Amino acid sequence: MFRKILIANRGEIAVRIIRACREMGIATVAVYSEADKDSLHAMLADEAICIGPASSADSYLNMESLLSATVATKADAIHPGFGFLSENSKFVTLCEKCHIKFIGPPAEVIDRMGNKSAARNTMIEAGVPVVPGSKEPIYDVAVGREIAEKIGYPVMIKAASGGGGKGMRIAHCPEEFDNHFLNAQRESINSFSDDTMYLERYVESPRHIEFQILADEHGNVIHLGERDCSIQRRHQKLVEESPSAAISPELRKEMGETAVRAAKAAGYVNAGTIEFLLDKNNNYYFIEMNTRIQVEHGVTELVTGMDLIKEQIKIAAGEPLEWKQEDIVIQGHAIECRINAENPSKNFMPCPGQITNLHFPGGNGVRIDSAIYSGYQIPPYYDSMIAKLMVYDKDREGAIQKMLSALGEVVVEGVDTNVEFQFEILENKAFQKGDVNTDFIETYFGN
Ligand code: MV4
Repeated sequence: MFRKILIANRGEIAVRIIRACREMGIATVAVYSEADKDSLHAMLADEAICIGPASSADSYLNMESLLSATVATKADAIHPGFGFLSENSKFVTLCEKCHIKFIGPPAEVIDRMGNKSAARNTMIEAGVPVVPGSKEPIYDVAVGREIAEKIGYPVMIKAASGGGGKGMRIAHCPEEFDNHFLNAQRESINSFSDDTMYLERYVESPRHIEFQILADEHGNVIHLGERDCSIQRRHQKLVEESPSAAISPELRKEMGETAVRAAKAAGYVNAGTIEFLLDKNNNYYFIEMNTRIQVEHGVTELVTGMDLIKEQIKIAAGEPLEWKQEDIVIQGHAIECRINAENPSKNFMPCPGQITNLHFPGGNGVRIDSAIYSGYQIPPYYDSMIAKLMVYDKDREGAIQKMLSALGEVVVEGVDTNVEFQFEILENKAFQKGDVNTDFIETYFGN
């Protein structure tokens, strides 16, 4: 097992990882930017090192600084958390060269799944259903238009290096195709320096269902059920839950086995997520694989009783998975609301500033993952998520009631938050019936 782990991240996920390490008897090194010197993650770790100025590019994304800090503190592994360098294959390769274990998948796997057009073909070969679409990468608009004609409209134009909605357009008819293709491709070149595009038939108002998987270095792969992440605004998830109201035990078994097959086809190691779209007729299609621990991993922990961060660390240390698929039991229901420092009535504009007074809910089945405290100054340089409020109860109705009660107790003074907005989502009748899809926020709240 590792003796010391450096956490190449900040905020609540850094705190989450520090706590898991402490429970495992592993020493921790926090890194922080100049803007984060009073941050909780720097205070809670055994050691803390400043790695540069406020700007992410100069600190949390600075590979040389991170590797130097790791060598200087004699840490033997790096946990990247999510975002920042968590899916950067170049960083993984550099870690290897420095004899530092990267707690995540191998560089080749990140690259294999990072090209979404190539990932589609890997999945087709493995017998994993994908949305009907293009087989070859597309660079030329005229070639794209001909393939779109065969697929049938509406089509989704996607960047092979994309994700999170960047470089993505819907073309409803041939007349729209050229403009949308060229705009999506331009966006992809600007964002990812890559002009590789692919096409899929557009799936209307699907649910976003993702399966959590764990894979060890010995070829064992299991799934931990699904999360329904359909409640999103402009590709930012707001509410996640497990299990999904749309998935029967039979469908869970089938999709779970498909997710395991997908992970094996990818040559996956460590914790990962297989993203599916689920349409109105319960057809499911692989769209992407996320090669990192995700923000919403906690809801899976609540319904499985597992600790995914500890599992990641044990896998990276070469230990075989302790669990067979039959050992995994999904019990009860968990919901997470992301609490952001932002103003929903000002187009969700981020609202950094000082927290003057703070109260978090607690009690039976309530979990808060957060790195804020009363008096804390939220810096303007990073993500606006300040807390994850999670609840667990025996069924969905109980979990919704518990979340409404918990949201009602939250006090965050000094900055605007989306707590009221979250309350309105949980009170929505369609949400309460489990009738959700990726258009939910637009449908009921506009925009
Ligand atoms: C789609 C789709 C419909 N049809 N692909 C959005 C981000 C990227 N991860 C994939 N996305 C979508 N791909 C086809 N063929 C609809 C979306 C989509 C979406 C997906 C998951 C969660 C929220 C979403 C919101 C809008 C669109």
